[in-house]
Amino acid sequence: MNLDFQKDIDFGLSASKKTLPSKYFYDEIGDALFVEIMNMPEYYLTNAEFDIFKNQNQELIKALKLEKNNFFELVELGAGDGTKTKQLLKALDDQNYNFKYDPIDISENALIQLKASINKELPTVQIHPKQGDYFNVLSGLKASSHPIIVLFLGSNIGNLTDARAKDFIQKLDDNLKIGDRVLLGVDLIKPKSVVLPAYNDAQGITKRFNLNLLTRINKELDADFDVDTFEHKPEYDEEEGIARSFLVSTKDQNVSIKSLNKTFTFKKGEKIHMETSRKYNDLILNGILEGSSLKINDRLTDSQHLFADYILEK
Ligand code: AVJ
Repeated sequence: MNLDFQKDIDFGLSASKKTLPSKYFYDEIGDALFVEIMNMPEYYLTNAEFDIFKNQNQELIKALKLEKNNFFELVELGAGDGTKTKQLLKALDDQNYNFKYDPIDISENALIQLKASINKELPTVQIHPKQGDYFNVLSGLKASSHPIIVLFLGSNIGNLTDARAKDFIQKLDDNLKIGDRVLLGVDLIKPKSVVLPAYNDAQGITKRFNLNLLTRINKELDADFDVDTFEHKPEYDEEEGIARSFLVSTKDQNVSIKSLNKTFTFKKGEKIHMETSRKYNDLILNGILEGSSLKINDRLTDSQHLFADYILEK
């Protein structure tokens, strides 16, 4: 884990266009900042998807073709704090569906908190958390005799470039059997005036979220980033439907990372690409699904049509 971290940071900062993997945002402080992000007025994604889970859970159950007398397994990739999922779990539990819930997350800490909250709020729901990178954990999703329903919510797929998303869908497809379903939550393409503020909030929480990765590198790799010398600069390309976050060095400087035995040079104005947040529509999703055996069966959107939960079936 720490070796991967070291290697990935080294690789990203050694590139001619510097970049850092956004999956490393989520240490304990990053998890807490992301909870703050989900509660910000500008970050419409969470409320929009919560609206679907709260107000259309019966439609979701129907679209997912869940059956009362057939045991199924809900596998959630990147479960986070589970606020949305709990709405569905509660509806299923209240109606005596027969299922188990396996949340998977990169963050051990998020899983511990999620298990505690499910045990408290929904004590009759069976929960089996698994820690790891989705790409690694996916290969352990062995074909079982009961239906698997994969939940991949929150537009988490948006952090992947289209090439990586295709790759991800292919791996997911390879680990599912005919009839298994995927509930894929994606943010929809919309005007810049709505998207950009979600990544550039007035309180500066998203800025702290990005800078926290530099702080994490300082702590875990014995580096000396001066976080006050980096500015947060998100961009949104409305044509492409892609938001990108950058940290920009405000001066010429050197940063040494002791555990790598290296020094990295930053020019004034030089950017580090921190995150990609892709927005979707049917056409883009179909492009990603092309070549896989996963097909779009249905799609639910929130009342404002900001966000969509697609139901895919193999
Ligand atoms: C959790 C990946 C969907 O890209 O919108 C929120 C993460 N980054 N604010 C996103 C995030 C900055 C988020 N995802």
